[in-house]
Amino acid sequence: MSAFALPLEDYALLPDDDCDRLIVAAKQRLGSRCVILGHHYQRDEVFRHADFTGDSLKLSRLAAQSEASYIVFCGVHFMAEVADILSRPEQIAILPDLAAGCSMADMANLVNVERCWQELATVVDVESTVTPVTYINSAADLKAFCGNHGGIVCTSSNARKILEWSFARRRKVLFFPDQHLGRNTGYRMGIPLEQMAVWDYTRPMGGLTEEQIEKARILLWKGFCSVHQMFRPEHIDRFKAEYPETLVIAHPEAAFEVCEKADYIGSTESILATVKAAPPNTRWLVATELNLVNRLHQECKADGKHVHFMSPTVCMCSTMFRTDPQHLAWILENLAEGRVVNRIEVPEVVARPARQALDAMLSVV
Ligand code: CIZ
Ligand code: SF4
Repeated sequence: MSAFALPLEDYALLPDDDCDRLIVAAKQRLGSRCVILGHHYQRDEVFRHADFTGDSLKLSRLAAQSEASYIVFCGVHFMAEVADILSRPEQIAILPDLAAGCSMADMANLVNVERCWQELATVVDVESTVTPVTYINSAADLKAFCGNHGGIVCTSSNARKILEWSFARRRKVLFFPDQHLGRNTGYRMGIPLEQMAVWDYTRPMGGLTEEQIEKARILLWKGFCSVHQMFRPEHIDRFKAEYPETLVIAHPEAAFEVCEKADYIGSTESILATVKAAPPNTRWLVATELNLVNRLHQECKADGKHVHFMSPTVCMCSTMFRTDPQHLAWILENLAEGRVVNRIEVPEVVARPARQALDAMLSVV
């Protein structure tokens, strides 16, 4: 029986080493017809097979430029959607495990964002006053919502420029789904905390008064990342009590109090670039996903740099972790036989306005 006919369950029992060999062989057979994109938060056993690695911004650009027929996205669902939206119609985006979602992205959906928009419209003229900005960590229909309402997408690499773009057009921003990225970015642009109000999507009018809505320059959706919320300012204090020379770098999805204590704040790409460019023998405490931090530590230790994970408890992104060598082997062997599994396809009625919001972002940065 040819390997591609094996059901997924049979791959689940294969040891990683066997999957590794199957992945390498299938990749060879596929050649330039297939490109594998690997997000920084992927585990090593998957990451090592990626043709390109990066954050979602870099990878979405690469997806748009790719000539491959198959774009295999080792990341989470919204990233494969972006790859599908930005690639040519004949290209096929694939997510190795369909259950690889993002708990933060799931905190906003079209129903509660539309309700929010309608509720805001009872207080302000939304279309002329509020720019909807969605973090790339969101479903395609929310990107489409932004495209349909003069809004835009941002990532953690470009959030500041995107907010500047937004404020150049309208007085207020509705930022979803991550309150922390919105708050940390807004604050560093000079917007005081009192002018940022949290929109609690479980409550009528977001739990805000008309006065609070009128006063707010940024309405922050009450979403968060379960991985980045684990980092606490006490972790920094405790670590620095032992190693006072430590430099701290935090992802902007981390809480405001953590970012306040950090020497640097940056996206995954910026964390990697900053620590790699730092002088030898420096010590770093990093607030982002564990796989990235462990890899950075390995890469930097030859320079005598020490790279530590901020939290005392292990916090990997459990949804990124779902993509394992077994799923990758399964989809690649099928592709090598011409069989597409786990295609992510965004309907054109959603993809068109979502593309508009993504293109707006790509033209800004
Ligand atoms: O935008 C991304 O890829 C994410 C999820 C984080 C980051 O900072 O790169
Ligand atoms: Fe989503 Fe957080 Fe995982 Fe990033 S680390 S994919 S925001 S759950």
